Amino acid sequence: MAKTILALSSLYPLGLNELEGGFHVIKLWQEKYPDAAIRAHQADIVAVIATPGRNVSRGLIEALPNLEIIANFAVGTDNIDLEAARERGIVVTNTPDVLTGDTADAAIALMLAVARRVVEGDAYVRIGKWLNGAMPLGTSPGGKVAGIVGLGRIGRAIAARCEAFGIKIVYHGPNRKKDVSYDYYDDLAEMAAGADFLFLACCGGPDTKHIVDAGVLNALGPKGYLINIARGSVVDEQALLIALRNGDIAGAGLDVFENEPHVPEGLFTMDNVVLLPHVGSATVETRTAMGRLVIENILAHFSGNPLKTPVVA
Ligand code: 8YV
Repeated sequence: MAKTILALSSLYPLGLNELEGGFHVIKLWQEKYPDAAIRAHQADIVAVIATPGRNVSRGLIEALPNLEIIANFAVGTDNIDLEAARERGIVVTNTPDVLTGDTADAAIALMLAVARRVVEGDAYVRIGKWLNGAMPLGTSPGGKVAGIVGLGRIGRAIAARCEAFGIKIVYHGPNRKKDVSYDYYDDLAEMAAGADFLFLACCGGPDTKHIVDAGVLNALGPKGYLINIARGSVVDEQALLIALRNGDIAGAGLDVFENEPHVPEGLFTMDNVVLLPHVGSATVETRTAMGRLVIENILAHFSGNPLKTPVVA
């Protein structure tokens, strides 16, 4: 049996060469018949490389009797059935820390883009509207309040950046953090009511599904902006469409969606919305570092060394 890695995702820009020396690697996206490719090597697959949108379900785990490690090319693990992995003693790794700064930058880019009308302004110049007069005014971030949902690594990095803009930070999450002086809200709608920018930086998965619903959006109010770099599943997208359409919130900057890469077409025509194709971590530097962690975790596991970044369930 050739020890086989089932790669559901590439590690672009790093690639999988370093693993191909010691393993047979199935690059599933290149297979004409993916299910048949898995079936043909079912008992040989000892590792799976996954990423958001390339899910590791209980069914896949059960189909791979010798699976030892799932290495996620992402920090979020909502694409993996962690319970099914735990039951089988399969280790799971992810890519924390290396993507924190770039993902927080993406959140700030969305905040500025939507509040200062950057994308709208670019179009204004290109299509010659400027010749007919000035465009509408934007909103100043300074002196406003950012409500951060999920004060983990990325949430804290967003907070640090917001502070440099003179923005006050408050936060919501399952627990109050002892090491920060920001005001904590255990009620999300209550926090949204006092926030100008609602940043989503929490985990995806069942615990946070649709926690941003019509009630939270109404609380955020007609002067409030929603910025989501977490997971689309956190927001009730239909409620968001209605809130944007009715002016119940001022606008939104969205990097993630419920059914990627499909985005509700209703958003396409809204000037007060800035859309990105899930690129929070998408820089050469960060994706290279993430790929390196995936490779190092797999190599560490099979050489009996400690994992670099295990997911502690
Ligand atoms: C993805 C992400 O990994 O880390 C996460 O949780 O969502 C992203 O960094 C990236 O888009 C590759 O799929």
